[in-house]
Amino acid sequence: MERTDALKAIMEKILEYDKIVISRHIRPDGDAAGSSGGLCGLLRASFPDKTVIVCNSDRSRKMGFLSVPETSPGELPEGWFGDALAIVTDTATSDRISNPRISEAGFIIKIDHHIDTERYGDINWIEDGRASCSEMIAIFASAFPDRLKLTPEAAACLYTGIVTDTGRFRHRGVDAETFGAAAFLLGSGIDTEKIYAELYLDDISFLKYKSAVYDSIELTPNGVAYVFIPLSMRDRFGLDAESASLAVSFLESIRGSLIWIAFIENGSDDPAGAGTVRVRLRSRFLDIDAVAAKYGGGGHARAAGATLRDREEITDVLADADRLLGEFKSSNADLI
Ligand SMILES: [Mn+2]
Repeated sequence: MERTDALKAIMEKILEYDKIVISRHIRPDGDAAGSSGGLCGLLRASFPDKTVIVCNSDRSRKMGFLSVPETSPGELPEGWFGDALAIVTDTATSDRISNPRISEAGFIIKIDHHIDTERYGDINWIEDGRASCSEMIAIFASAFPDRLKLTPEAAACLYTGIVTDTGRFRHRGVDAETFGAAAFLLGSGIDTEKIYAELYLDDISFLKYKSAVYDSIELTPNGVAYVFIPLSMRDRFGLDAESASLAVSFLESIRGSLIWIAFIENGSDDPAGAGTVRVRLRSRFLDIDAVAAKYGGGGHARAAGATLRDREEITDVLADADRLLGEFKSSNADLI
């Protein structure tokens, strides 16, 4: 769907419904929490007579500072969703929506910037060229200046989503439009110093975890950097799965390692079950989403993920990534 048509169609549906329920993907990152929370704040301020809620089955501790209270699906009575408009942000596939009751909704809108794999919405506004979904919500907000009222709180949510999904405006996909969206959000009066303090200050125990991860980095023959984070390591540093999985970002700046991967062992608290392994793949200059897809995962061209059945599969993933990097390096010696 073209952007102008999508924006118009989405606005029409928002105007039509009195009840709007917003969801995002499971294991929320800054963009998932920011885009859903920001959209909620935007719609609440713009349409005070409507009921607008964010409804998800899991929570992000790290993004708690965004202060958007969320409802759990189980809290809503039978039939509640029937006459509601559901808007799902930042979620490529329906199985990743953090609200198992979303299909009960009368109408579903998908707003997402992941690769277009599943059009589970009745309206699907998908732009995989956008660096974050929060940027898309900011674009939506700025498209209807007479109708939509952006509060500083909602703008802070969206700005956080942009900053985190772009690695502070560094990742591929950041373009003039990204900065345009950021400028629009900053115009509403955001305290960026506070946001950056929330996002980038670590507890000393997390620095110790970083140090342990650095110590355990390994390289494949062609230079794929990787770490395995067993449950025991998570426990040792008192980390939840979300914080532990940030380990992938510790590997991002190794010269010659154009692909880097974190394998995080899942505990019994994970939906995939104890003993399964979460894989987070990242790359520069080449795409790695095909590797994730081979193991039933997906994501972006250069930031993807999957879940492995067990530790044994780690060897296979590493072999695939190593082969891919070897082939790429043989014809791109100038890229580091
Ligand atoms: Mn995102």
